[in-house]
Amino acid sequence: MFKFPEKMLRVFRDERVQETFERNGYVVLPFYNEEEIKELEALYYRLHPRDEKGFFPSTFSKDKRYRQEADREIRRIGQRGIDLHCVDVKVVCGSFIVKSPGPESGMCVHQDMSLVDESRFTGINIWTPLIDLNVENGTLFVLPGSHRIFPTYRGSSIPEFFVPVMDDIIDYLHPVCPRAGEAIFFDQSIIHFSPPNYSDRIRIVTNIYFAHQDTEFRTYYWNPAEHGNQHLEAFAQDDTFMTDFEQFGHNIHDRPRIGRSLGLVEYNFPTIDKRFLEERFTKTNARELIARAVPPVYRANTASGSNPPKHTERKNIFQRIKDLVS
Ligand SMILES: O=C(O)CCC(=O)C(=O)O
Repeated sequence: MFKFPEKMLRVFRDERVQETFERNGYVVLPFYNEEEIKELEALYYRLHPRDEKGFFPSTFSKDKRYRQEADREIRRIGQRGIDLHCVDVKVVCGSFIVKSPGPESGMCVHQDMSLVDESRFTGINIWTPLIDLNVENGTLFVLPGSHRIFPTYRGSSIPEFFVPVMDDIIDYLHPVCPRAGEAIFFDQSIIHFSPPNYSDRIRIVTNIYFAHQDTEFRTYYWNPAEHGNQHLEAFAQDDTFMTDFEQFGHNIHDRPRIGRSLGLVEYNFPTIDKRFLEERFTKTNARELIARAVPPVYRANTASGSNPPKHTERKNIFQRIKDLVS
């Protein structure tokens, strides 16, 4: 297994910001000004004459021209904020992540898929809402420090180490409530989730993905029948991977159809239990906060109102690895 680097390659201008980010796995910073927010709203409504339903990231769209235009424009408008806070970075993808009002717009607890070799580099999201966010309209919850629990390879085909505590982990997550134009810069390996948007207004967020300028991009894929329970397949990807990848939201569990195979790498498929969580983290009142945000109209028919959205497929993957080991 790989080890995390002792020190991250510097990407923030301000040393204290860099330290906070490395310790907690995220940091909140001012990012867009008012004009930029207006320009992004106009861009969103030009590209989306009608809203889609539920949770919809532009990277999931089947329309490549749309993905490319959103990418180009969001990166252009975000450049001032990036120059303000960052040094020596490579910015590779801009996207919209939108939640329509309604209970289907939640995102389950997860870590983002690996996109870099994390023994050397760190992939970072600049996640910035265009409206003030709160628990009711679907803000982000994070588990501070969870980016350093284990070195991991992540992707939809790979079980996450916290699957055995999926029903408990919500109780340890912290809501982060940025104002319009404020960004949560987060390490893509931090554990996070966002509840549904229960307000009556659409929640538009832009996400800009970057890493240190020397970064080469990597993705990982696990096929238990072929790779067994100690290996995964690694792929080298181009800088345009996130915008070019057609499998997000569709056949994401399949072997990647783009990229160059680098062969197998070792992986020990770590897991944690409830005791690990209790000993390492402090409980928050996340579940109660989410329950309180569910409007009465959804309460009657939403038994899961206070629970995080579940990703049953993750449980299936975990079962597959258990079967293989036993
Ligand atoms: O936009 C959201 O609500 C969640 C985004 C998220 O989880 C992600 O980008 O990985």
